Amino acid sequence: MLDLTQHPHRRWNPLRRDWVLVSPHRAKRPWQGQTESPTQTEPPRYDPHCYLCPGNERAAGQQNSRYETTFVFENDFPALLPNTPDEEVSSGELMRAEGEPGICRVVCFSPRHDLTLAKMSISEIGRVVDLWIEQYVELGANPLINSVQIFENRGEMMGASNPHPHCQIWANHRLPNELAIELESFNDYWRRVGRSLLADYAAKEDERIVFENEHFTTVVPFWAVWPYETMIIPKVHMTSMEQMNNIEHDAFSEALQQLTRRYDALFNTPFPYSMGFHQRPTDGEAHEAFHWHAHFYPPLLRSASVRKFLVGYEMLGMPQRDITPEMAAAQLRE
Ligand code: H2U
Ligand code: ZN
Repeated sequence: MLDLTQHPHRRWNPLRRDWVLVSPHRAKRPWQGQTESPTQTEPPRYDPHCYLCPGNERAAGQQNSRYETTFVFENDFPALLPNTPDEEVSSGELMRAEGEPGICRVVCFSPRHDLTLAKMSISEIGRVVDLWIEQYVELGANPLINSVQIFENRGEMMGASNPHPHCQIWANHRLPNELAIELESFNDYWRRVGRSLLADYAAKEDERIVFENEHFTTVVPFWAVWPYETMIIPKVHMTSMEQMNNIEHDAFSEALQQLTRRYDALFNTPFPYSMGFHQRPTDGEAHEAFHWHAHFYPPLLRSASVRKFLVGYEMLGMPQRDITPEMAAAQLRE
């Protein structure tokens, strides 16, 4: 009999509609990951050389305002430009290209250089949530923009360029791959089952829950690829963040605080990750099947200094994990 705690198996990701290979036998040894506490120098509250601190000059010469809460600016080195021709240049079906207009912004979470989400109060996190909502609504209202991707790269390991707590927004004309595939999955499930894929999933979850409150479930998803990958899922079906009421807004801020604190505590280190939100495309359609959520993708495997690489079989075959999502969730719960 197949035992998911013992035997190699694969698990279906209903959102991305692909498989992940799980090899629990490789991680059967009891948890003995050396928790190396890397020498951490606490960042200062203000860094005169930081591009993001209030009042400082940025890399391309502009000056930040002396902001007191959150701060948004147009990315000085944007990957997307608004006045790009929205045209196709293809020579047959084998070499296709499309112009991709878009807008890139940077969001500072706080004037404090050292104040990460994990160290913020729920109301401080709430202000950041407000800004995410404002930006999603404002950028989404632009006829050019059909997808608003908010994401944070945290830590050098994930390529963050600066320790000052910040995130980025890339707003595109066309849907990026991940959003496009999720949208199809939500629509397909809605058509067949008549309900939200993630509302159903969240309602079924138990074993892999890391934290939950009345309105949000934080889980290591059944199909997680990264060892400590998580999702924050609204229990009630909503297509985007701006549909939250005040109580849900606070509950979401609490879920973010709980998760980021648990991550930092896990290996006693500022936990690196890429995180972001998937919300309804902003092309003016209702997308009633879409269920907004957060993804956290942390690279760490066994300790603060051992990271997981997606290489070899994972590049050529499929993603693979050793510790089971159930074990990872248990560790994050503790
Ligand atoms: P990351 O840490 O995730 O790389 O985000 C920082 C972004 O900030 C990055 O996209 C932008 C970079 O282009 N940036 C500016 O726009 N101005 C600056 O002075 C420094 C960095
Ligand atoms: Zn700073």
